[in-house]
Amino acid sequence: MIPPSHPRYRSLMKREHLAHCAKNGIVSLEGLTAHGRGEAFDYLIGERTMDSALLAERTSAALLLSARQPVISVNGNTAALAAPQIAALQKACGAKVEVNLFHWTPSRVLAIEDLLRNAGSQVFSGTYEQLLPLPHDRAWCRRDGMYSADVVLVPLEDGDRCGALAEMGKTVIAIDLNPLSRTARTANLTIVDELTRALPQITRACTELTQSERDHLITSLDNHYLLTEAIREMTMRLSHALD
Ligand code: PTJ
Repeated sequence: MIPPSHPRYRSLMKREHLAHCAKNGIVSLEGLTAHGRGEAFDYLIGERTMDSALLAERTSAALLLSARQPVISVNGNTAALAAPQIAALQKACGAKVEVNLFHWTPSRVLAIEDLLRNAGSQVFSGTYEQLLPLPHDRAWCRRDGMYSADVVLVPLEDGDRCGALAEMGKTVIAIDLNPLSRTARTANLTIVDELTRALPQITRACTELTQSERDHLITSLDNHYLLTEAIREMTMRLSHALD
């Protein structure tokens, strides 16, 4: 039992939940180590949304709202941590929700799809084919889903698929606490923020942005600037960490 008075209560509860989801197959064992890496970066930014991330979140709302066919790609960690937030974002921006896994098995796909449906998402499912130019199971996707998308939101991604989607001409929005990762540097837009903070901010922006704000955010998108700012904000915090 973790007492609610524990100073790290929320973080410890998240770990408990992920460990439970690893036992029932939603989260891969590798997903637990990915979460640990994310936690470390979240420490460095003070477990709060940085100004640069807020700008990235608003820009990502603009891209999703302006897309012809936006898709939210969901893996095990994302489903375990944020199934209700995915459903809320889908309602706000009209994107398809599609499961895409690195550690792919048909039964894992079905379990994650069920979890998402139970949390309120309309999941785009059906026949999957090996359509992405990748030498591993992340190549599996749906022809009328991710394969045909123009904008894809990829939380907790690996750099390979991010690169493959970008090479296919899609606009890739990544959510990744590590601003140095290959994913962060390959995506068209990188949100350096924790998933469960980032998704509600994107959803809120979807309901707030006017057409002219959307246009302005899209035309002024500069991912190099956003990453540089994220690293600057992180460094500033570190240099005053013991003050
Ligand atoms: O469910 P599967 O089989 O598709 O596997 C998914 C994992 C997460 C195992 C796979 O995508 C993977 O290996 O990811 P990586 O390459 O470890 O990258 C995950 C990135 O997400 C790292 O840079 C972490 O810092 C970051 N990250 C982890 N947790 C969070 C996060 N970013 C935002 N919010 C988090 N909660």
